[in-house]
Amino acid sequence: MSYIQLEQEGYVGILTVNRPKALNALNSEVLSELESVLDNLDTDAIRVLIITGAGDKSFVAGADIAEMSTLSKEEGEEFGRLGNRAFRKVEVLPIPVIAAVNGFALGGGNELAMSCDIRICAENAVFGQPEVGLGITPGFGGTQRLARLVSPGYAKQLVYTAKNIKAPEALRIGLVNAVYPQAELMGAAKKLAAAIADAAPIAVRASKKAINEGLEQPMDVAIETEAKAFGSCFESEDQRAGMKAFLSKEKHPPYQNR
Ligand code: DAK
Repeated sequence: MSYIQLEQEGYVGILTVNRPKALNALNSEVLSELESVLDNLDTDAIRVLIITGAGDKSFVAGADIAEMSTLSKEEGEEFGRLGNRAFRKVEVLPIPVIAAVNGFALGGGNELAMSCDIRICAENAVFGQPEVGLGITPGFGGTQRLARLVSPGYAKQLVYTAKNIKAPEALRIGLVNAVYPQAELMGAAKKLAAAIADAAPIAVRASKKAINEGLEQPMDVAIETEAKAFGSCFESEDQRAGMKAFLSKEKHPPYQNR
């Protein structure tokens, strides 16, 4: 892989978009590699994935404008499908994904971050959907996920004006959960990932699925989705071990993902 690096530290995977000369902009090679890494990710060995960008200036500065500039209608559709497929794979990955946003998260970069379960960022992070300024609409989920994550009114303001916002504003509107000095960002992401990896993986995965699916469902259906997720945990050894430890007033043993 030239543009996507994957490292593993214990149960935590760290995926780095590595094209720093173009501020990690997403061309079709980057997107294809991203899709391939996600397809082959061992989600038993890796319990939490962190996504970040190479360097200290940019998470992902968007889709590659140079590549997009010459696309035909058909090629544009194909490029859009590729990105949407890859981002959807991030969103429905069975394990939680944390975006550690270490700089520019513009256009496709903000859309990649929004496909993740949790976003934290560095103080120098900048978020935005600049597409209408380039004569296009957001195309990797920006018209959909942003309005679901922050208020529809604020999402519309960001999309219609193409104006960027800085980390404190992203925190205020709930686009990110926390802001850290740049040097502390990865440490904070790993700490958060470790806390998730310490919990029972089957329960964490079932929770992710229930939250994601439930958000798309009417409440009467969603609570049934939740009931099924809850029930599925009772087939796991980890549920028995976790509850036994609680009743014995002990810390739970390392969960086995069984
Ligand atoms: N694409 C290609 N190259 C980029 C890039 C990008 N998005 N962003 C930066 N680069 C490149 C620059 O061209 C420059 O390359 P060289 O000139 O050195 O060869 C290098 O990265 C460093 O950038 P700058 O010299 O510009 O660095 P500055 O610090 O001065 O400025 C910046 C940083 C992030 C403010 C600036 O680079 C910038 O404004 N970049 C573009 C940000 C942007 O507009 N992003 C949104 C892209 S549009 C769709 C599917 C997808 C999409 C839409 C529709 N459909 C299916 C419908 C997605 C659209 C987008 O993401």
